[in-house]
Amino acid sequence: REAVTPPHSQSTAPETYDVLIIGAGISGIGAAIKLLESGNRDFVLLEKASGLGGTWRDNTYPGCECDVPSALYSFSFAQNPSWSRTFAGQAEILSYVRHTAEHYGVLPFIRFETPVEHSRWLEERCQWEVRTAQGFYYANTLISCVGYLHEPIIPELSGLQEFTGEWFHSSRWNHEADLTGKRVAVIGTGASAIQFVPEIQPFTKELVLYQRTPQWVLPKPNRATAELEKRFYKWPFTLNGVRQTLYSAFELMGVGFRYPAILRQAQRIAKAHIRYYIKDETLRRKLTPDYTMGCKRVLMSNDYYPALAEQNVEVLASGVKEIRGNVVVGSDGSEREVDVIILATGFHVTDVPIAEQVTGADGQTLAEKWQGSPEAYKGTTVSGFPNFFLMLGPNLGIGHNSAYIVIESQIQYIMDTLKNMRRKNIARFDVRPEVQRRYNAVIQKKLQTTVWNTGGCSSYYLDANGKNSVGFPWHTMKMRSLLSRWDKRAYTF
Ligand code: N01
Repeated sequence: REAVTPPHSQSTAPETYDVLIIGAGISGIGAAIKLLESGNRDFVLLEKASGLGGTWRDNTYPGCECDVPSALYSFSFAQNPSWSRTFAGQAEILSYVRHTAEHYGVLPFIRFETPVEHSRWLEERCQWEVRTAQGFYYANTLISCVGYLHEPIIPELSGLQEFTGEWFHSSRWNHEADLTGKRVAVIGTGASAIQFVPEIQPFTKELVLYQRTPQWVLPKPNRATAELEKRFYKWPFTLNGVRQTLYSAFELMGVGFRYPAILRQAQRIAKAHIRYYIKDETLRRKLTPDYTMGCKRVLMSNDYYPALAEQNVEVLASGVKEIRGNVVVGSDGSEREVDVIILATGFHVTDVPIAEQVTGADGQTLAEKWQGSPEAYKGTTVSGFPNFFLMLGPNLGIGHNSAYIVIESQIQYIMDTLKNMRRKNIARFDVRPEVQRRYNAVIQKKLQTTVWNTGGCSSYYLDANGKNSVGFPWHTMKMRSLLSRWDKRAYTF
């Protein structure tokens, strides 16, 4: 964690900027870099924590690494020839994000430890008012860059708060808790759990894994990058070539989301993967999903199944009913005494807290507007919320390629909008409600045949109303083209 001195001393006097960005994760840093490139230095980036990096700052659990190759999981304009592995680990990714922010001169624009409490549109000023504990900010344009894998889900389990041992969420790992020789319960089997379970298993006395739903897990072709490769990658031509190849390969895989029959073929590889490591018939049955691959995020790991086959691991195909003292009671009635509980229970994806904290032109918050089903135009602007952009907004989840592609596409759209506002002297824009409605009707129709909707599972793609408000039903080329330039006709001024 770094402590960077803000450019001006923090005062309680209101400050006014052209643009205000909330969140110094990958999308906030990317937006700031492009603002600077466009010549706009009249902005501030508010970050609630004392360091940047967003999800890569928060998630420090053992084994945390990306499941998208690093050559692709980076900004196209700031490629890194020195990734140590095909899929980089958390520390290396965080260091890349920090280095990029520093290199492009973003740090002086960030106010750390400045959590935003509420933002509201002030029609009379034609500006956003942003309230923080330190004071008020005003801005012509507001960009929310808070992401959707941020706020951990802490299940409402009776007895959890009274649990006599240690408990924590995977994204807020307690490094003080020594797991050596302990009896540990892990609740959840998503992307996070499959990464840290193999890391902690060798040290624990017993590891009980509560698996509500099994996952499709493919092998992960991860390896160290040879020195010779790194030398080759110093030539931008080579690095770009690798990036483009990976991009195309992932794009092809993405076809499967729209044609689930293809994914059923990939299931054969995943089944062979289970068979190779899991010799016990009963355990194999427990670990084999009954829904179509891709319905939940496809996972990759070479050491998850070997860890589960170890003597000190017990997989319970069960949720958790309650905690009683130091006993975890499974929904199957099982009872296990444990010393530590690790919640790998995921994030508030479709009920992001920011929705409660942004009030639009008609006095309603995003949450009130959405009523459990987030909706935006091109995942980026929301009718009734003038001069507001939502990075990684509704229905921009691609599931098969790098989030950087989504982020850069949106930044392109935002920069083009801001350029047009400046050139044409536009002080206020708001997406037409009927345009937003039509766009989302098409999205929902297209999603009907995707594996997220037809695969027979429940996932975080589906919101409280059972609607898919996360998935993007086309390939990323389409996303790039949709967001390539500002479509003024979709807006009122
Ligand atoms: O969370 P998840 P995650 N009782 O939501 C279970 C990204 N990521 O943190 O499947 C018992 O996937 C739940 O069960 P079920 C990536 O986008 C990326 O693992 O709902 N169990 C599930 O097993 C990923 O998709 C990387 O039946 C409960 C698990 O908890 C996203 O983050 C690495 C429960 C939650 O799985 C989230 O992954 C890691 C309860 N009350 C993460 N509530 C990269 O490599 C939930 N569960 C880039």
